[in-house]
Formats: sequence, structure tokens, C-alpha cells
Amino acid sequence: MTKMLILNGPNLNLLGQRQPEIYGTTTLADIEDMCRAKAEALGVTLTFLQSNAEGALIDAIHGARGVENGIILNAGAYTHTSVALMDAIASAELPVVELHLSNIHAREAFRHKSFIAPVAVGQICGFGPAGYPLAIDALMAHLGRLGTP
Ligand code: CA2
Repeated sequence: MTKMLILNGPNLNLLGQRQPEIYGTTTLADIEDMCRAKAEALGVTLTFLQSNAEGALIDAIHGARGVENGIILNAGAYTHTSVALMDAIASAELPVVELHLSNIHAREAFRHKSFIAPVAVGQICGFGPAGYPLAIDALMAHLGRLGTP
């Protein structure tokens, strides 16, 4: 059985509740439901977490080592600032898929820099909430388990 951690960073708890013109009307609970449906179809056991605290995200990455098979990470704005998250991923010895709702490369210049990208197996961005199930498929493919629960 494959185990995955989906980790969401700061302000993503506000999805669907504030600034829908930028981030849409889908809530994080809706996204979790989508991920759970996808995970069930693939035989994946999912842990889905969100925190606004950088340290809590780092603790979750540390805790995933030896427990999960991989991590899907939308680090929110910490993507562009956090050497500490980058170091945590580098030490986790787990594949990490970097995920963003928006196309960070088509936005402000400060969002083009990602501290996650150099330590991730790949990045999915710009597909809105649909990126989450895509990231599950991507991680399964990376693990060589797509089509094999
Ligand atoms: O596109 C993404 O998924 C981001 O990780 C979202 C972050 C942003 O800082 C990154 O550059 C790209 C922001 C998440 C904020 O989410 C909100 C949702 C609703 C209302 C306000 C903020």
C-alpha cells in the first residue's frame, strides 16, 4: 500500500472563502475530497494537512521520513522564501512533488523563484485544484506504481 502526505502551507485554509477572483471558489475541504477519491481509486493511503506555520510544515516533513512513500507539497508563499523547508525536504529522503494552484512563472517575479524546485522530483502548477489529483498520479508514476495499487 502506498502512503502519501499532502501538505499545504500558509493561507491555503482560506481557499474558496477569500479572494475568489484570484484563487477560485473551491475550498481546501473540496480539494481534500478530490484527493481522497483519487487516492481510493489508486489504493493510496492519504494524510492531508495544512498549516500556516513554517515549523509545523518542517515537523510534518521530518515525521514523514520512513512513514510515507512520498510528499505532495504546496508550500504557498514559503515556496519563495524558505531555505528551512528546502533543507527539510533534502533530509527527508522522500520524493516530493511541488504543487501550486496558479502558474507561479506567469505571476510576479518574486514568485518565479522556488526553494522547493531544486529538491523536488518535479513541479505541477497552473492547473488550479485539478493539479492535486495530477500530483497524485505524478508521484505514483515516479514511484513506478501507476496502475498497480
Ligand atoms: O498557486 C499556489 O498554489 C501558491 O502556492 C499559492 C500561494 C502563493 O503565495 C504562491 O506564490 C502560489 C498563496 C496561497 C494563498 O491562498 C489564499 C487563498 C484564498 C485567499 C487568500 C489567499
